[in-house]
Amino acid sequence: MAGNNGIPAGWRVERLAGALGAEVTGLRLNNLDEEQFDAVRRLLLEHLVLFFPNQHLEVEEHVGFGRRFGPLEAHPNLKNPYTQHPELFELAATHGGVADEWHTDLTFRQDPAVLSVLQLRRAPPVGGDTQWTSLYAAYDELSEPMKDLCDGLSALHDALPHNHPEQMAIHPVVRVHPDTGRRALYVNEHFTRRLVELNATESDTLLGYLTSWVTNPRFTVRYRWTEGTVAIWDNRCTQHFVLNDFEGERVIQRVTVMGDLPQGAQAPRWQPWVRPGRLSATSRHDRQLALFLRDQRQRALADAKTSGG
Ligand SMILES: O=C(O)CCC(=O)C(=O)O
Ligand SMILES: [Fe+2]
Repeated sequence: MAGNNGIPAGWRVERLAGALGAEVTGLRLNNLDEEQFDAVRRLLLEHLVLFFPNQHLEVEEHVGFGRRFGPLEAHPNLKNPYTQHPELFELAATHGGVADEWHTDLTFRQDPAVLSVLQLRRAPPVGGDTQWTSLYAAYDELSEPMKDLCDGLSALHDALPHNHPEQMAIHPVVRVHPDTGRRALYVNEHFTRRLVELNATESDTLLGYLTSWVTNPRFTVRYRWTEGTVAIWDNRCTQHFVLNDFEGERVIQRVTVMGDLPQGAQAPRWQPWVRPGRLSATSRHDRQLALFLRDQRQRALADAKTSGG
């Protein structure tokens, strides 16, 4: 039974920082009824990242819980070191799996991750905390002229960090969260490569500024893990970063809820910028964007043909 504040009886919700993050205790994630599951969803929309200590979910319980949010997918590019399961993603520090660059999960896909459910399986004795940042706060605190500019831009994302620069997608720089209606600044240092409507040097400067702005400590929360803690975060309005300050092993397992389709605050206000005129040495700065746009045009033509249009 839920109390007046909509939080089920016996649950305790403790905020961890000003911008985002709450720890939730007094429940078992693997046996929530519908009403309790709805409460988790509401809390996630409110706090953007939730932590549930002492869950110690078995792999099948973890996957089963994740499926309640929507369709899951293993990682498109990375292999699990220890646990083979078609819907589970695993990172182990001793196998190079330390996500120590700010990112939102899988933004190089046309349909990035909606949310991620992670369980910390092995914690180092000290260090290895994870930070999250609120992309709502990052957007809200921009100046009005900067908001206005960003509202009208889009960005190219790619999977270069996974050695797959050909896996690309264009997303709005400012997106509107489908459930809350709030605007979020949707560029990250790991996967975002280019502001589409700006020239290459303008893009380098503004993208560098925006991706560092979102990491302002005021927008963040930092979590100190214990083994068996589960975290759920909303990829539509957050980024995260692992502190690579530990020795030894650290293992996480994650299930990833797929099917996000980022919607912009508005359509891009300008055409994509690809250097006009003849090819030259500097054309290389636009090559990736030009290739993406060419493929996109070809896909659109092929789609129009198959739909008889
Ligand atoms: O290891 C962590 O705390 C987070 C790793 C990560 O980036 C992810 O699972 O999406
Ligand atoms: Fe991640």
